[in-house]
Amino acid sequence: PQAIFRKDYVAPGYWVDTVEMGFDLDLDATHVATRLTMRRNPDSAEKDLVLFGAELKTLQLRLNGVNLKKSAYTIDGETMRIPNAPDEVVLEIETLIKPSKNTSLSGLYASNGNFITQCEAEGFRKITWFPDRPDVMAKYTVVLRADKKKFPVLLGNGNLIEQGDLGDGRHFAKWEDPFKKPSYLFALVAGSLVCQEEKYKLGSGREVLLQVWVEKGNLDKTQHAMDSLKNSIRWDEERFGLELDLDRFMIVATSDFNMGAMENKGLNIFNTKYVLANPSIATDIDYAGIESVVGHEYFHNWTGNRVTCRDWFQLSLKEGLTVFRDQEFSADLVGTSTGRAVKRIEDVRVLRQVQFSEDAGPMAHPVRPDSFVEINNFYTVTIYEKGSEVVRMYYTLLGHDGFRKGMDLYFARHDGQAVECDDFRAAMSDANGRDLTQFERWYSQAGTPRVDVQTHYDAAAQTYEITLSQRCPATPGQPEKLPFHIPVAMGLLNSAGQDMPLHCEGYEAQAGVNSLVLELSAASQTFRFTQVIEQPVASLLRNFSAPVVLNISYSDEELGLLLAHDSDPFNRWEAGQRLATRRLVRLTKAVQAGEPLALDSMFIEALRATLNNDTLDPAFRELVLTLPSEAMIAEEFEVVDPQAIHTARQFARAQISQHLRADLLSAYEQHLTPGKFSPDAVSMAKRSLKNLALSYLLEWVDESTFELAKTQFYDAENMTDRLAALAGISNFRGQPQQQKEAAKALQHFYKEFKKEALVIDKWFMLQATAHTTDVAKVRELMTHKAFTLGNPNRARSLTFNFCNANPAQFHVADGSGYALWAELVIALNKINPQVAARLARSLDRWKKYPLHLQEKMHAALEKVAAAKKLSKDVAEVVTKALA
Ligand code: B3K
Ligand code: ZN
Repeated sequence: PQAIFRKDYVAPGYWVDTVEMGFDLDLDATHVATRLTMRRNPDSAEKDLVLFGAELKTLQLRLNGVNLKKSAYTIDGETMRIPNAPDEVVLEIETLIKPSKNTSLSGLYASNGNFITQCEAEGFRKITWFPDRPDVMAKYTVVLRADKKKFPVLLGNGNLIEQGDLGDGRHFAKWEDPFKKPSYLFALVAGSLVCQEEKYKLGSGREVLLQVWVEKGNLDKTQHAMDSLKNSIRWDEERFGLELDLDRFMIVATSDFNMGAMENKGLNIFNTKYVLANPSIATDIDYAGIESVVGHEYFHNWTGNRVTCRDWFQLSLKEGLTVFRDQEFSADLVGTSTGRAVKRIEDVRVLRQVQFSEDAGPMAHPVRPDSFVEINNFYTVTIYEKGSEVVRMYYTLLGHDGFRKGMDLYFARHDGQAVECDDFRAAMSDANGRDLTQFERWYSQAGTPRVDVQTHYDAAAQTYEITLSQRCPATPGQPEKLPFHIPVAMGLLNSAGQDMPLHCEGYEAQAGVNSLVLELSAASQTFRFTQVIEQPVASLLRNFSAPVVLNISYSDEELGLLLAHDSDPFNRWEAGQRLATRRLVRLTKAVQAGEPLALDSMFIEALRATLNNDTLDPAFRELVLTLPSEAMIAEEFEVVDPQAIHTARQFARAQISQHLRADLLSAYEQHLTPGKFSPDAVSMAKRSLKNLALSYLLEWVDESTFELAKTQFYDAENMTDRLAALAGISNFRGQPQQQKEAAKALQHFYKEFKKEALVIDKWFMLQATAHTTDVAKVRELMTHKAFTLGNPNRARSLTFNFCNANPAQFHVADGSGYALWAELVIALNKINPQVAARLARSLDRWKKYPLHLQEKMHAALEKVAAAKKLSKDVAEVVTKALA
């Protein structure tokens, strides 16, 4: 497949001023009439009128009222070129499309008999011929016509300006979007849907209509999404002074969706997973996910829609910024400083586990990529999560007010435009009078920088020196890297664990401020502190101030001090993780060498002290008590041994269970949340610690805790408690009697929730990730009547979770996991290339495994690469893996 390069960008030959569309909606054959008014772009090197189309039946093409002759244009792949067109053009196009046959879920497709669209990144070209690129922004007017009984609801972008009957059982709705937008933000929805709606008063006093549309039977699950939307609207006004610019804002939920949600102008379309919630079907994690995704899509209205991307290489301009905004939204909603830290830790965990891994593999790419084959493969954790870290670094460097000034300037300069990442950086720089030239490397260089730390204390001179040296590993196409501009937030702890006053040469000392942001911009730099009256312990990279790996050698005692006392909660947690990782690596090596396993009391006692520390937020304690995941431990090794890691981690969990038995039991009892379920931060924190305690208790086989879990499962009044208990029960290594009970509980759960698709997804997920679920069991579950590869949520629940989140079973020595993976990727490739390409990524890191596994992974990759009719999506992923 052919790659596209950022350096080849050419402005469009023609602009589009207005788009008028008429849809005759029919599931099997939808007729689309489009009228474009276009004018030549005198500043472009492109002289032809260029349009894109895919999988279209073209019925009519008229240019300025005259039918276009076959000889008047050329078509090559998805590209149509019309040479010698006049400067002013009215183009009339008629196309025929088949929504019911569209299983790719891109373009116009059917979901449970309703019409749904997904146009980002390049789905609009599956509806009509169009200059389908984000820098072509136009005003849209759309008329939808359909059978009134089957499709009573007709929704489009912007405002509803007319509706009525057409006779013969059909009706229409006319929608006008007052703002110009790129085609990827186009949307329509038609079908049988119901909505929760509310009038809402903006800060300015203007009243807007908010709607959450769902399929019948789901109206009892929309309140949380509605609340999240209102919170989002208020937050963007308060924090960034950004107001909703439409009179109406709609959210539609569909169960067939390739990703989480989509920010179409005024008509956001969501995966049901990020809309539907009530206590009996949704967990606390689901509630939090809904809040952040509703926020994310809403915030795109300014960062993405009003100011959009010049080309898809700039994707992180909108995604990194909008993730940063949704992270801040969730953190601000909790409000407390430990609440903020909990959110930060959760976000960093994902970044490290998934993005650092991506950055170390064959798909590593800069936040602003230089090339791609299929843009849909670049909606990655690098673009999103690392992109957000890059935005957060401006925030750390410029401060709260400086960042806001930069945002204000960005909108003042670029509202209504399609711009580049460099424009955002320029706004931040100009608004603050700061030179951010070197900062550009965060956009252009891939890979996770390593920062090595050396310290030296001179007791006689009372000086303390910290030398920071940076390096960044090679990534595909980028053998050498230049130094990054890295903000390192830090403090110094005395032997009692208190922050010491900071006097750093070159930095202004501020009374009462015991945290400082050092700026590392050279390959190596020494920072010198004076008036340091005792040997300090350095707390570096506070709040994870940069997306780097910090190599610093701490003793266990120093880590213990940081864990117990650091004023920065992130680094407190981090110290605990360092203590744990050190031990888990040692245990893994012992498993491999067949040596006896042991866990030392220093570590156990540090965990006990944290668990029992009532002054700490339970959610924070839960994070400290959670051991690094098997994937995180794997990153510590040159060659990964998944089974040894699993055995080591399970051993540590059992030891914690045994030694902290009484403490865990009392934590369990102290954090019950009787009464009405509420998804507020305090109750959620209690549930998370209580359920962590339960899962630990179940690691040490005894009957009473099994009974405790069973009671929690059958008596639970909310899904959080029910699912946690079921997970514990089904991973319990007990007697045959208890295994029977576990099977019964799973069966009971299925029966009770078989009508709730999102809960059945959890049922599959739970089994996919159970320790005892092997390849054969997955194959058996794939034959279950509720399983299908055709629905992305369902496909992900079982197969993605097994391949990505059950490493000890997936990487079984006979290679049967990889054979299953290859079959699945090939089967999905025929149905839905985007979903297939996601699963294809599961073997990205194949070179990190022992040779006998590498051979089998290589064979599986070759098998996929050789499959017939391989999509660009999958081809790009496996080609890069094999390179
Ligand atoms: N912008 C969409 C993602 C579109 C993915 C296209 N393959 C959702 C979001 O980031 O908000
Ligand atoms: Zn987004």
